[in-house]
Amino acid sequence: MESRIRNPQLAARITSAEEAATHIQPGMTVGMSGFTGAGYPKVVPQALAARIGAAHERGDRFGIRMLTGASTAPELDGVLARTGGIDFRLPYQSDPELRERINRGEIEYMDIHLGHVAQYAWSGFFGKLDAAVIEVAGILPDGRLLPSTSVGNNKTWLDLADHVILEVNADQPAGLDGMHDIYYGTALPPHRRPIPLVAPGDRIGEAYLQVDLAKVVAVVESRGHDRLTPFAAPDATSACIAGHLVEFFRHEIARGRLPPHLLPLQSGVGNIANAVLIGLRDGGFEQLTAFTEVIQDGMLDLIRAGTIVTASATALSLSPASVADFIEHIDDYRRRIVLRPQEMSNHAELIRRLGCIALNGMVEADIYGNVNSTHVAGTSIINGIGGSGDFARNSFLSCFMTPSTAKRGAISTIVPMVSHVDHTEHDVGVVVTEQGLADLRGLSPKQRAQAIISQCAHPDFRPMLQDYFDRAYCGSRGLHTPHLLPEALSWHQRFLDTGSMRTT
Ligand code: 0RQ
Repeated sequence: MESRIRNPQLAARITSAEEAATHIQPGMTVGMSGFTGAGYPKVVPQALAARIGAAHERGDRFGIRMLTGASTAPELDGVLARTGGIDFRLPYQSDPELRERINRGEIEYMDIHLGHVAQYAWSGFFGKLDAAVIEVAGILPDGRLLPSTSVGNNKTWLDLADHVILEVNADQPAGLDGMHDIYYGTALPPHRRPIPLVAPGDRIGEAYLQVDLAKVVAVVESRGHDRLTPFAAPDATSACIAGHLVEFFRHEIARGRLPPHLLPLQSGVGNIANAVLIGLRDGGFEQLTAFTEVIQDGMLDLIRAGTIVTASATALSLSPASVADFIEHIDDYRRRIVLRPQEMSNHAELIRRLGCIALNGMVEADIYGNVNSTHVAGTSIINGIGGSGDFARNSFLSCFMTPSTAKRGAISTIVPMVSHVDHTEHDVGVVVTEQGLADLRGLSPKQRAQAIISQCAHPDFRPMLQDYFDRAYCGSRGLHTPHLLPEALSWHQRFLDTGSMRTT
């Protein structure tokens, strides 16, 4: 372990997780590392949860405001949510316990574009950052930090926090050294300069994170791998969705609207995004690049196969089997993968300049192309908007995909009006389900509705949608975006009342 903590000043601050957790007091705002289940602190949050639990048993209220990069794991979000220790949380989360408490109204959750978090923090919208708890893979002799499997908002938390607790995880591969690119040239307006990145693999910063050593109150030695579950093998539905997209890309290349090696890919979370990547590999695409947030198993497969030559992200979100492969071939991966702060991986300027192809999952789309990525029936959050908005708004091509039905066919994911809007009709280029693909670019609202109903809706729901659209066209006050307002959300109400959007 000594070799991982090579700065004497910080080595002198090695302590236990329990001791480190005493630096976090009730009411504090704490920035933690962690992005899509990668690079989160493994031991201090559990010690903090025990401290919070003991306080609650004594009848003392103990809650913190917790900021992260994105979702973490049961050892962080889960354990702290369970103790009732989180008063406020941002941004993206996907933990079942945390989600339940947010939806019960017990935790305030701010769902914010991942690319906006750092500038909100610098601007002071989250208040003073009292502490940061950051997992790193090592400490250099001069005190610089070797980042872990995610960078997320760590640079921002380290810069802004009054006190810093470092977890040095000996199980994170030392071979990560050289994979990161930490850009220190960001600023708030009016002092911003162009960011000098013109290709996904460009390195414009430094390999290490900086920290003011005087702020480090504790260094904790930890062990443990990121806890990530393997993906399900692509099923027929996701393979079909992937097939439609691959065919569409071929068509766009043939028409000269996309280059033969496509444009830098952004791939969202979930099994469908994974299946699309597999579809691209099997579809014979090569020399691809990725400018994305998360490198999941599917993307690592493509990098290993040489289908993707360069990938830029902020986190490595890999299943145990892929971690083994990653460690074995880390020297090769280091040449092709760059991990950046999320303010860079999700930066509007860079996404727009590179002309990314955004591939994101969704909960539902309406007939006009508005997309809901986050809420069930308008009121219960699933995960959060994550980076989907950063990419949907700024990419060259923005695609949203979903099976055409959910909950064993009870729900149509194509509805008259979405129950919550994350991506407006203006940010959605393509909607794709297993039924087909609707290219919405260049279409008016009524043309979009006809394309989505006929290409994407499930046959069981298609006549109902067509009937709604036809009647709206006759009965709506305005005929630019025809709607029957009393009926527009009735499909969701029917689901809440009967458990199904189907009519008898
Ligand atoms: O719930 O497991 O209880 O059955 O939603 O749905 O089919 O497992 O889909 O894993 O692809 O996730 C939008 C959530 C899709 C994801 C979303 C229910 C469904 C299931 C999950 P159950 P699936 P996926 C970059 C990009 C936002 C963030 C983002 C997401 C559960 O893609 O979080 O894109 N996106 N970030 O049954 C009611 C519907 C439903 C529905 C699905 N219409 N109504 N429930 N479900 N459709 C990465 C980052 O930003 C970090």
